[in-house]
Amino acid sequence: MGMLVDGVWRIDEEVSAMQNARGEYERVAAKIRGTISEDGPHAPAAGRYHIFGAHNCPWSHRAFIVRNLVDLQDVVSASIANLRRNDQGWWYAEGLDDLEPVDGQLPLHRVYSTSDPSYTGRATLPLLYDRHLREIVSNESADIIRMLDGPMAALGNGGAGLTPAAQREEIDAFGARIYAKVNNGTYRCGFAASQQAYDEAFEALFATLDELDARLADRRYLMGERISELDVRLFPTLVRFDPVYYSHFKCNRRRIADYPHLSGYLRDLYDIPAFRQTVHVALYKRGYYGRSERLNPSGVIPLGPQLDWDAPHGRG
Ligand SMILES: N[C@@H](CCC(=O)N[C@@H](CS)C(=O)NCC(=O)O)C(=O)O
Repeated sequence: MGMLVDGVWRIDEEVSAMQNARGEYERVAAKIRGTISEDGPHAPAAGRYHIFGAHNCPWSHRAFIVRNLVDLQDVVSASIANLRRNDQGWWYAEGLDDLEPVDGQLPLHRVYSTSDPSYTGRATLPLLYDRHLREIVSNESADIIRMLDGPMAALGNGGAGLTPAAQREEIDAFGARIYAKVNNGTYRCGFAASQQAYDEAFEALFATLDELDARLADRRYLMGERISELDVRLFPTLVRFDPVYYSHFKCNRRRIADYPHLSGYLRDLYDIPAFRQTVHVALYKRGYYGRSERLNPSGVIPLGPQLDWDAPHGRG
C-alpha cells in the first residue's frame, strides 16, 4: 500500500508499512480536520460537497448512514471506490468535475494532491470534498458525520439529533473507546504481525463486546432509547463481523450472532431503511477476501456464513 510524500505517490514498503516494531497494526490519525460552517470558507450549500467513499470501508459506511438519516442524498453527492485497491491505492471509475480519470481510473491520491500539492500522508477514505474550492474539507469520518448531522442538517430533514449536547462528552469518551477496542480492534487483530499484538487486541475486543452486550440488556440503543452517533459508529463493524472479521481477521471467540443482546440490536438497526440500504455483505466479502499476499494468497472467497438479520429482533 502506498502513501503520498510531498504530493508524490510512493509505493515502497519503507514509507508505507502499517505495523510498528512490536507488530501492532497502527491506523494513522486523520490530518485534514476542516469543517463546514456559516462563517468559514466551507459554507453549507446544496450540491457543493461530495463524499469519496467505498462500500467495503467501515469509516465511509458511517458517513453513508448519516447521509441517509438526514436525507442528504440529493444534497451531498457521493462516489463509490472500486472494491479492490491497486498499487495506486483506492480508485474511482468516474471522475468528478475537473478531476478526470486517466485510463479509466481516478486514484484517490489525486484528490489529495489536487487539494494540497505538497500533501504527505496516507490517502484514506472517506473524504468530504468541497467542489467549489476544489479542496478536501475533512478526511476524518467522525468529524464528517457531525457536519452532516450539524451544519448541513437544515438542507436535509433538519437532522437526526445523533449527538445531543447533554450527552456529547459521554459520546466522545465512549466512542473513542469503542473505536480503539472494537472498530479498529478488529483490524488490530487481523493485521497483527506478532502473537502478542494479536492476543492483546483480541482480549480487548471481546472484553468490550461483552460489555456492550451487557449494556444493551436494558437499553434499546447504546445511549438509551434514542439512536445516537455511537450506534451509527458501531453498526458498520457489527455487519462485517460474522461474514468477514470472525474468520478473515481471526476475531473468533464468538460471533455477533452468539451474543443475546448485540445480535437483536444489530437486527433492530438493520430494520431501519437508512441503515439497511447501506449494507452490502457480498461486496464486503469480495473486498476484504480478495487476493492478498498477506491474508489470502489464493483469493478464494468463502461462501458462508448464513446470516439471519431479518429474524424478529424482539427489542423496543
Ligand atoms: N480516521 C479515518 C480512518 C479512515 C481509514 O483508515 N480508511 C481506510 C479504508 S477503510 C483507508 O482508506 N486506508 C488506506 C490507507 O491506510 O492507506 C476515518 O475514520 O475517517
